[in-house]
Amino acid sequence: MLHPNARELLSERFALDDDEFAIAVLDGLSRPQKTLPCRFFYDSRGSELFEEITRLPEYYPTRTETAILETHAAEMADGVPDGGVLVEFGSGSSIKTEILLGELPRLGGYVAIDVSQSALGGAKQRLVSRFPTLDVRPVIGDFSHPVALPADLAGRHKTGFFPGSTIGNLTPAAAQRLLRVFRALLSPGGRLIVGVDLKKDARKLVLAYNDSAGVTAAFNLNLLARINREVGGSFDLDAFRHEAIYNPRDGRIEMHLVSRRDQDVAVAGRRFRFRTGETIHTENSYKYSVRQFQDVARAAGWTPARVWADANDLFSVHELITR
Ligand code: SAH
Ligand code: AVI
Repeated sequence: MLHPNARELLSERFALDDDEFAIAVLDGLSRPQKTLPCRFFYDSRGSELFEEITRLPEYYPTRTETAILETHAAEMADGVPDGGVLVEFGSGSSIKTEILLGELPRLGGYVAIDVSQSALGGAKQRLVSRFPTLDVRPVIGDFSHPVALPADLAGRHKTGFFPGSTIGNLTPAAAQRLLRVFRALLSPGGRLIVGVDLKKDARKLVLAYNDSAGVTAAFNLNLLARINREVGGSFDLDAFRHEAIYNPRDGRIEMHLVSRRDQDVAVAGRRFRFRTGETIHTENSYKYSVRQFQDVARAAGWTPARVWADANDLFSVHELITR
């Protein structure tokens, strides 16, 4: 939601209608608990840093979900009819997608939706060389606004793919709304395969978001570099530190950027005051039990079907169907 003052705060040098990032930054920094939406992590540097995160020893979600997909890809693919379309939300590098695509030789098309142009471009190049007959359609956009699918594919049977536990970056209420949007987009007869990180020991969670090599810290701080570059900010990156905490009440990891000192920062010609220890809340990553996630899916109109998990119950992949 736009802060009432955000548009006023925005200086004239930014086009109001298309500078969504500038508006969101001014809105978020104007709140009592400063906040920035996590979808803005993914400029080209942020997308590269995220790929580095996926290879970290502490970041168990990617390798665990990949192993689940490798074991069960044929079952996941068995509901996709010949000529059907696979629609991926937040596709990033599409590396996990290759596992499903290997089981779908007669797919009618692959629609990859992401806000990161650089990630989409790299993924398309790789997919086209590995699957020369596959019709790859990148769509740059925010999956939470109804995205228009390419017109010639819109009438086909559609299977959604939403891996990575990206759904965990939304509150449960927003996740429910998003699942409803996806249901409408994928209907009639739509199906969704969605990866969801599971609740577990808080220490393991905190390490996954606070790695020893400092890659997650760089990913978090890159948001300030992006503001400096794209919205005319004066953030000193050394004056903030990365923090990841587990909030047991809400069942979520929270990432923050903590001000190391009292300071003023200019953004788009406006000044924002930070006290020592004050934070910008940059991301939530909710963790679910299988039951909790199925309840959210049901409330969004889906029928939960199969669930696949690893032997240690670190990560789950859900099949949701429409009846
Ligand atoms: N699916 C990949 C990438 C997950 S990272 C995997 O499982 O590894 C999250 C991805 O979602 C990033 O590529 C990011 O650019 C994209 N993303 C985040 N919020 C988005 C939004 N609102 N709309 C579209 N893409 C989004
Ligand atoms: C994309 N998303 C599910 C990741 C997560 O685990 O919440 C983003 C991330 N943030 C820090 N590390 C990874």
